[in-house]
Amino acid sequence: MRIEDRIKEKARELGFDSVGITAADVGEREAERFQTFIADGEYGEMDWMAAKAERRRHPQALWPEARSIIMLGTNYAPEDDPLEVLRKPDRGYVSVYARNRDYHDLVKKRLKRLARWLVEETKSTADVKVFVDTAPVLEKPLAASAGLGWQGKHTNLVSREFGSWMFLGEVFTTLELTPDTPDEDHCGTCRKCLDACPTDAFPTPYTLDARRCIAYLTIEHKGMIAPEFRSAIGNRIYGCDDCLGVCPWNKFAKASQEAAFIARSELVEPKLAEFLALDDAAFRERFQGSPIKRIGRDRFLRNVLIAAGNSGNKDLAGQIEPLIDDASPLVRAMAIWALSQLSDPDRLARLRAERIAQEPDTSVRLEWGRIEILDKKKPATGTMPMAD
Ligand code: B12
Ligand code: SF4
Ligand code: SF4
Repeated sequence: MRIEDRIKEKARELGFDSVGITAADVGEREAERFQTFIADGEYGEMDWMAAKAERRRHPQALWPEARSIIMLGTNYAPEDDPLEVLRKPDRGYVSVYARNRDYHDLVKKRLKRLARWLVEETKSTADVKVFVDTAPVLEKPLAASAGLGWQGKHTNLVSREFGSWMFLGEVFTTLELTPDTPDEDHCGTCRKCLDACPTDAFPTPYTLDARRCIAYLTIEHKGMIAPEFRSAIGNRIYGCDDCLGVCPWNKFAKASQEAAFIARSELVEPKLAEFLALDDAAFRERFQGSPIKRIGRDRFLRNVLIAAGNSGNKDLAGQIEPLIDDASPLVRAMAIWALSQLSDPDRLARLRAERIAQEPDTSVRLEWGRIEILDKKKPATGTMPMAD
């Protein structure tokens, strides 16, 4: 059996769902497209993308001895339609990838096993390095050129077998392996993902402006979320899957049987009310081993408060009110916004009058002020228009 076939057999034995081989080169066209994304600033605050751009464009700048890359896919398709939760405004939407363990741990363990096996199999003539979103590597274009699928109009890799639900990881090696044939683009005239995006994050098909993406805003972005996105975020409290979830190729996906990726029931449609009371210790305990832990309690609460503000559930106002005195300005600011959507206007005016003068943080004062400006615009109606 050829070494390429033995690698694929071993990868499947180790639990990978998809495997292909490509040269250690993303190609000039992809390198240029990536450069355009950087030049246009579409990476937002993810400065680490621009900082090591050269290595992303050229895998051999990351590791000069690399000759081939073995790309591995791991299916994480959910059992049921995950987007159902979006219709339940007093519940929070947690992205499918974050409903259980952090995928990096499981995928990396398997990659290491495959790499170790390859070294033994080649009697140490092969040198190897493994990555799963842990180094500056353009994983999607590499997976496409290794034949795992194609980059859909939502920019993620789509597979005919697993739809849009596949994690990627890779083994770089010094071995000269025969590359596989890239898959063709099977999007055709479909544009479901583009039309489904709540924040219009796709400037054109196949390109994403991360600054507008809810996955970016709720996970990567550290500061206040701009008013223009707050309503559109709806009840998405960690990530977003709208563009992935509507992809027609998902009908071929079989639900993942991987224990680490089968959703924890309490993260499928968690009650927003449960999260509003989380302090730092409770947050860390609750999200031990989960990708959600990475964003910390304050950013998580920021997201939950936006969802609470969008819920229309006035009963939540009582739980939100103490958060306007939270130690974190991020939490205080979003609590004010959430109350502005739910609270009784007279009560809110009183709270503002009590707090605005002593508020030390400019951005929090701005949130109070924003309500004030709107308040002044329509004093005669007796109701305070609270929306941004
Ligand atoms: C930065 C990043 C993000 C950013 C930016 C997303 C993005 N589209 O780049 C944010 C935070 C928004 C994000 C969100 C998500 N991410 Co992310 N992310 C990454 C990361 C770390 C780098 C991606 C990157 O290099 N982007 C830069 C852009 C320029 O690259 P690109 O999208 O491939 O851009 C190409 C196309 O635009 C193309 N292009 C341009 N014009 C044209 C025209 C045509 C005709 C064609 C064909 C192509 C084309 O050329 C560009 C360069 O190759 C990767 C891990 C990695 N190391 O690769 C994970 C990764 C892409 N993310 C992943 C996942 C799962 C997600 C989420 C689903 C998580 C969630 N639910 O919240 C969302 C999906 C949002 C979406 N629609 O992309 C998976 C995707 C797996 C897959 N099947 O593709 C990855 C690969 C992680 C992993 N190891 O599994 N992510
Ligand atoms: S993840 Fe959500 S916000 Fe981001 S591009 Fe897809 S649909 Fe739009
Ligand atoms: S939803 Fe349609 S356009 Fe988008 S990736 Fe899937 S097939 Fe392509």
